Amino acid sequence: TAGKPITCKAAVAWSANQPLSDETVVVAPPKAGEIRVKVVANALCHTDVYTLEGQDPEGLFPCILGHEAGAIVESVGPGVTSVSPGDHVIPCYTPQCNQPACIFCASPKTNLCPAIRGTQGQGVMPDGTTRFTTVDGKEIFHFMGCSTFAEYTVIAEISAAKINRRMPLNKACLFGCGVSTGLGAVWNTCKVTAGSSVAVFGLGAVGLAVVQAAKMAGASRIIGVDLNKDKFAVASKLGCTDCVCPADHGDTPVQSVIVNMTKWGVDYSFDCTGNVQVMRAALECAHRGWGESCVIGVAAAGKEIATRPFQLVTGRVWKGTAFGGWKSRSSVPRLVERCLAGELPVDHYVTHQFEANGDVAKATNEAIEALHGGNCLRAVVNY
Ligand code: NAD
Ligand code: AHE
Ligand code: ZN
Repeated sequence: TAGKPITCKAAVAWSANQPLSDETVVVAPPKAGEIRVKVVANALCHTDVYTLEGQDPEGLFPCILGHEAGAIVESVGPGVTSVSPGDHVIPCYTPQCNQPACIFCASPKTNLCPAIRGTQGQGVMPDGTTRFTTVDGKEIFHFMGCSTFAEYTVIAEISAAKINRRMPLNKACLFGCGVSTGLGAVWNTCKVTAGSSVAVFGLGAVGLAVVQAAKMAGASRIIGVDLNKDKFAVASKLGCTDCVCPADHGDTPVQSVIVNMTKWGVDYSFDCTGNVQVMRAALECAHRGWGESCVIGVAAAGKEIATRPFQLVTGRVWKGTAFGGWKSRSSVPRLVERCLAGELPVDHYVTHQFEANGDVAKATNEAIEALHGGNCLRAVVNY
C-alpha cells in the first residue's frame, strides 16, 4: 500500500452537535515529512467533545477528530528518517521539530513548537492540503494534526513520538494527551515540590493525573474539587487528602472554603474543568505571597477569565500549560518507559473499552456517550 491511497473506515464529524458518521474515506499517501499510520486504539478526551459541540473557535467541519491514540507506521513520505514502517508511535498535537532555528524547541522553557501550528489550526497538512477525501471526492479537514478517529491517518513526522513496542497501544494512547498533560502540569509547568499543598479542580482523567503526579512529587496536602462526588473515591485512592464538592457549601465560594481549610491558601492549584469561573476560584484559593495557579482546562470560544488585580499584587501567579509542557517526541517515549518499569501505573484511567469491529463511528459515538455518563475517565476504542 505504500505510495498508494488507502480506503478505510472513519468517524466523520459533518457538522457540530451531530453524532459522528460512519464513512468510507480515502487516505492519500504521506508527502515529504509526513507518515501514514494505522490507528490501533484511541481514547476519548474532553477536547474532542468540546470541538464536536462547536465550542472550539478553530473547529472546522467536516473533519475527523481524535488526538489521543496509539498507532503503527504503515508508510513514510520522502525525507522521513526518524520512524519506519512497523514502528509504534503516539501522534502528538504538540510537535517537536528540533530544527536548530526553532527558538521554542531550543528553549527549556516551553514545548510550544510553532512549526506547523498555523496549518494545523486550519485543519490541513503543512502543505495546506488535506489527505482525507470521501469516496465521492469530498474533502475532509484534519484535527489537531492527528485525526485519529480513522483506521488510517496521516501526520507530520515531527508529530510522531516513537515508543517501545512492548507497551500495549490501548494503554499507550493515554500518553497522547490527558494523562501526560496532568502529569506534566505538576512536574514541568509548576514543578510542585515535596511538602506542598495542592488543590485540583475537576477530577476527570486530567485532574486525576494531576493528583497522581502531586502525590509522586511528595505534596503533603492534595484537595480534590468536583461537583460529581462519584469521583472522590478514585481521587482519594490516587492521593487526595481532602475532597470538596462546591455544592455542599451553599453560597460560600469554593475558594473561601479552601482558604479556610489551609489558612493562607494552597501553594499550587490546577483548573482541569475548562470553566472560567472555576479558573477564577482556582487562582483565588492559591497562597498569598507565592501561590501558583495553572490553567489546564480549555474554555469555550469567546470565554474570558477575570479576577481582581489585587490577587496578583498579593503574590499569586496565573499560568497555563499545553500538553503538560512536555516536548513531545523526546518526552512521551520516556513516559512510556516509566510506565513499563511500573513507576507510572495508568490502568485506572481506562474505565471503558469499545471494539470498533469495522465501525469506528458507532464505537466512538458509544465512547462519547460513556464520557457524558459521569463515571467515565477514559473510554478507549480498539480499532
Ligand atoms: P472531563 O470532562 O473528563 O473531566 C472534567 C471534570 O471536571 C469532571 O469530573 C466534571 O465533573 C468536573 N467539573 C466540571 N465542571 C465543574 C465545576 N464547575 N466545578 C468542579 N468540577 C467541575 O475532562 P478531561 O478529559 O479530564 O479534561 C479536562 C479539561 O482539560 C477539559 O477542559 C479538556 O479540554 C482540557 N484539556 C486540556 C489539555 C491541555 O493541553 N491544556 C489537555 C487535555 C485536556
Ligand atoms: N483550538 C482551541 C485550542 C484549545 C487548546 O488550548 N488546546 C490545547 C490542547 S487540548 C488537548 O485536549 C493546547 O495544547 N493548545 C495549544 C495550541 O497550540 O493549541 C482554541 O481554543 O482555539
Ligand atoms: Zn486532549
